[in-house]
Amino acid sequence: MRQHRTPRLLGTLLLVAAAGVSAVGAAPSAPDRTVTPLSRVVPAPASVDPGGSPYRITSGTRIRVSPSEEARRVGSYLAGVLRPSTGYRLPVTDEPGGDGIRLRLSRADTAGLGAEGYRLTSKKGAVTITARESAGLFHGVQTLRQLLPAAVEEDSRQPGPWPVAGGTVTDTPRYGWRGAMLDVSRHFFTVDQVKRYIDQLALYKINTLHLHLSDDQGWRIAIDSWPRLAPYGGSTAVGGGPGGHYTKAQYKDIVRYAASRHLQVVPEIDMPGHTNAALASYPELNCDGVAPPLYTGTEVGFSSLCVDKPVTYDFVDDVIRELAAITPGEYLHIGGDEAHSTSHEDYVAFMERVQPVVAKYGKTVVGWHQLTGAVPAKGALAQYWGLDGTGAAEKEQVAAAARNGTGLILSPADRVYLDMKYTADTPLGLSWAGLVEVRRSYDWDPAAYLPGAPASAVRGVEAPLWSETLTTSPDIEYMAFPRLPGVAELGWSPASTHDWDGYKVRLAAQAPRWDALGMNYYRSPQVPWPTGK
Ligand code: TNX
Repeated sequence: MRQHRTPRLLGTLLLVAAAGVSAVGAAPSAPDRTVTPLSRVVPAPASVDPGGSPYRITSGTRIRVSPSEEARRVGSYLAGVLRPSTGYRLPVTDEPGGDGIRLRLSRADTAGLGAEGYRLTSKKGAVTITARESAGLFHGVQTLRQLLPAAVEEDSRQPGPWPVAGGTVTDTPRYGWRGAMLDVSRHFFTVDQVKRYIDQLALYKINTLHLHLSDDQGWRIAIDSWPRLAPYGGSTAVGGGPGGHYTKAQYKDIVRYAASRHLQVVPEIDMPGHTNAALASYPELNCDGVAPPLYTGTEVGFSSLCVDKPVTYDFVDDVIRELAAITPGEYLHIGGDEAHSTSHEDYVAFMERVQPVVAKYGKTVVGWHQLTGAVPAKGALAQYWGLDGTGAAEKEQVAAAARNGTGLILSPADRVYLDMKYTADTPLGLSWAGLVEVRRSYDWDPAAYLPGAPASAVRGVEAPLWSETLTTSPDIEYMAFPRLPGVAELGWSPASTHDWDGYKVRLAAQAPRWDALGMNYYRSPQVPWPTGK
């Protein structure tokens, strides 16, 4: 590959000689790669102060962690990223002092960093990431990865050098909820496929994985008190494939893995609509006592739990209790969208009975924004999935709830639905909300999006990925990349950094990383991808 060794070395020797310095014992030739500027990171950091000599990872580098087990865990994670490509040992040590990569948890000088912020300082001899909490260290490590050459993401040994530009990044998120939703119901994704996506989300400081665990086409989580739900209700998928489900142990494994990447898992059981898989599993859940067949199509809005039957609430209580017990996070999503087969009165009555069950098991309700057509529980969050062009009355219903204290998660479908086609030629995805190219998904402001909703009600953004047309990890990646990093940036970066022309250049610089990681992505003509690969 690199044929220019001799001439370049010669050039260096000549330069050194011309400078009147003895070449004997001189260091190897200077790096031929440009050092990534501190600001070329996605999401854009809150503040960047470049300057000073770069740091360089070498075979002697140590990862110094202090003071706790939590810092050590982040250090081990970082070592796991760096060792295969650098080929260095990179021991993780808590020996104090000394140069290297330093991960410091501190209460002293970190008040402004909050729970997820960090400060990264790079200079000759040391890169130091300081944070108040381990989530901040972890996010700082993601920034460090992006500052290193893209080859650092390869899984085999690569030639260095491994420089990090000099200066300081001080960074905190704009919003606390930076989510991605994966629909594992329309098509099932294995634990390993979910973990792969989690790793990709973590690159961009996403901190919430919303799992859409049930829908008409499949029930994907084992529930002991209703044992037919998973093996029968989960036995198929859109198009009639074999489906699948997570055992509780597998679900816990996903939750644990997500936590190791500082993501919380928000499980969703969609109700009272989107429930054919449950209705097919248990005849008694149907108003007429007759179980419908399993469903493998893509229509929506035809199923409903039987709002008048007491057994419905036994079912809901059992499912929420069991799911809450294996979910350490604060939130439980109860869906509530497209309940077209439930009357308005029934919908309101259902939500009035179900929301307290979520609270009883210690969780906070999240629902799709139709929940605001009922009375959202105190503290509940509503996830807005309308369009720019959604009618004023529907938007005002959501805005009024927000003025009343309901928090908002913004997932406008014609902006951040990752299952929308990019163009008419996109081979995967749907287009009911329109075609959503990369710029469109990035170029909006969450704080100003919903007329009449106070900016303070907005808790963050989330990019849903519905899986009617998706079956593999490359399918997931093609739809998520490159739009997902833009949503992550809307959630993380200060509004003052928002600028498509700058963003597209930073985004383009991610492509060699995705190539190194073996990820699929859509080469949007809107993005100035590097050429010559
Ligand atoms: C709407 S978004 C749905 C889903 C579909 C999706 C496809 C929402 C709350 N409901 O049932 O999968 O569109 O884009």
